[in-house]
Amino acid sequence: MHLRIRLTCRKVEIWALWLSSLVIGLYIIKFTLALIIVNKDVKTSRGMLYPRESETREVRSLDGIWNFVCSDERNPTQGIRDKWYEDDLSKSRPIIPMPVPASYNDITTDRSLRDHVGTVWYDRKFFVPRSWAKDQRVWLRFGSVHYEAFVWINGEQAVSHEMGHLPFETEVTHLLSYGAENRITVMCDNALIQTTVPQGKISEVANDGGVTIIQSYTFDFFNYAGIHRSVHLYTTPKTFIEEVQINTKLSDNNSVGYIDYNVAVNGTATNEAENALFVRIKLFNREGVQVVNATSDSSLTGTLKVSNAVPWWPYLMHSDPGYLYELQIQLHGAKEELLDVYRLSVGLRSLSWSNTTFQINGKPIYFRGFGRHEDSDVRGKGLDNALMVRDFNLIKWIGANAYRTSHYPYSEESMQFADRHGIMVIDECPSGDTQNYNQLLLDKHKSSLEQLIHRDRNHPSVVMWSIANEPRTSQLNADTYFQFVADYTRSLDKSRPVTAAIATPCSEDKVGRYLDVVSFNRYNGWYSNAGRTDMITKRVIDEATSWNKKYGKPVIMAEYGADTLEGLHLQPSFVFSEEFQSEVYSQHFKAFDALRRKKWFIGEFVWNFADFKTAQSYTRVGGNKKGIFTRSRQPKSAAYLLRQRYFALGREVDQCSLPEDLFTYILDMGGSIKNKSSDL
Ligand code: BDP
Repeated sequence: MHLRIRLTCRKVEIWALWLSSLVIGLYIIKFTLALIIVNKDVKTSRGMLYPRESETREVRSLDGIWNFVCSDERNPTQGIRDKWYEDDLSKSRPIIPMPVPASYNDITTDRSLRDHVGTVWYDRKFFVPRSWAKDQRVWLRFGSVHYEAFVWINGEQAVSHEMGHLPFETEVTHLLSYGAENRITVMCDNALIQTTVPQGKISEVANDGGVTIIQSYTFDFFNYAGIHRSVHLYTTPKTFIEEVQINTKLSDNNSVGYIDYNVAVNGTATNEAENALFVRIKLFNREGVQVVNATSDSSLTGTLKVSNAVPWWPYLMHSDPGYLYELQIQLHGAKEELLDVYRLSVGLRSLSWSNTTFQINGKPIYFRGFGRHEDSDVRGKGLDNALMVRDFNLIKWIGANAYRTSHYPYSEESMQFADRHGIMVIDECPSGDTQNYNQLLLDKHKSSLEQLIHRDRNHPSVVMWSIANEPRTSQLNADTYFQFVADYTRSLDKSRPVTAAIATPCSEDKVGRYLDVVSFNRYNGWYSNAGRTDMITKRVIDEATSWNKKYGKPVIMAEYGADTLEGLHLQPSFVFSEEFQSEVYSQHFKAFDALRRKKWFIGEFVWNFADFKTAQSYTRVGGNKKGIFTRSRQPKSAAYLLRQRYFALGREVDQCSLPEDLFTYILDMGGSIKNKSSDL
């Protein structure tokens, strides 16, 4: 008996040993595989011109109130299995009304919808006129759905797309009923995992009623989801302008502008008579006067020369910033037949950079701006024109000339606004806190940049690409991974520099060498040495200097700041008070002024433009409060200080004029007190 027990124990031990070696072996294989990442080709996007009406195109919005159903978190694919898309959603489940565009999270009073993880469904009906059946194509286009979308028209799958904050479209000509009612159904999944951009983790955690699904992520902004931007139907002719790519430059004295254009056509006429197509390009100035007229050959490419050019200048760098021309592209077929017309706003500007400077139209840029978020109460990340216009009014009021689209691409409408108002944009892809580098992630990360550049390459406001926010750049594989990402970005657009906002200590970073401009985020006085305003200035100077020493590139401070509760006043200043925010800023200003003398320090960006919602945590009271504006876009005290700084910089660096109300009148002491703008 004794022996039998011992033998059994031996057998169990051997099995256990065998099993554990297998597990270890599998781990080693998995780990090794994860280490091997290769620079594969990724699928590239097509078309996606912003929908605009013209003599050959019609646009129709599908925005409005849609029907909405939330799936069971524990059964996210039920709707697919049960084919909810084959009929009205109301036939499968009770529906609630849901506005489009908007995040769905804060629309109801239901906590479980706010925190929902997994799939939700939308549908609505719409008519398509009989006239649309004739000799043209119809396209369905989404400005963005976060994070993954599956779309059906009248029960037939139309398109799917993964990646929030970026547009996607498909032709639906064959799926529509003309002169009749149609149904569109959308399933949206907000789950973030280690191979999505951005990354997240899903886990099952015990709660009082059993087990629940938890979505966690390391970035702090709330993972709002839903149909975030407008949905459009638009028509094009059968043979149509599918892509327009332009590149501008100016002569040395900025008097002559050059626009390289490249048009791509889609359609039957191309195949039938390949060499018969050509484009006629007309350029109109702001007054609507035609200044150039050119005709391409069948390659549909060429260069326009604009004499007496009016350059596109950033806000406060010139008295007439954001000058836009209108480029009219006419596609002609055989016998000059006019096939299609598309119009595009164009700003004439040239960018150049070196290891010590970044210039626009031959003039050095000093960035003064913000990190921002697309965020507001009720709508979450949903496009809201009133909010967008208010934000631009505040940006101009405060004298900023730039912002970074932290931490994902912003709406196309806001990019157009930035063009028109001369606000420079550092355009960021949705990769935040990038870590655990793997092949799938790399492919999607590259794809996010491809989609972003494809969408935004023609905007004069976009002056730099940001390939990530706070990636873990000391981790294994970070080096190879970001070399691939940066090289890929440059292969798509050589006309703009590449940056990333890095928070890894400079000594541990492995990625800065692949960037053209090094941006760093640091919270002296807040996350390090909280409350110590006497431990900011020197640290900022030292860190910026070490980034420049290590990589020899221009440096930007892309984030600094302190959470501030509006209306909390404490003297002497104390963390979270309005006084403290102003002091933290002021200590940074001293550092920036010391750094500005070295030409390689090219910009300062406050974190954040406005307060924004975060996931629940004991470090956030109702969200991230580092805004200099409240979430409802009213200024905190530091906004007035920042305004004086940004305009004073504008005056010193770009000789801009100052607003009359920059300083409040105090006392006339023969000019010894700075109480009006002219005292600066
Ligand atoms: C930075 C992140 C930013 C956060 C900020 C903060 O880049 O997204 O909101 O910290 O904690 O590290 O306020």
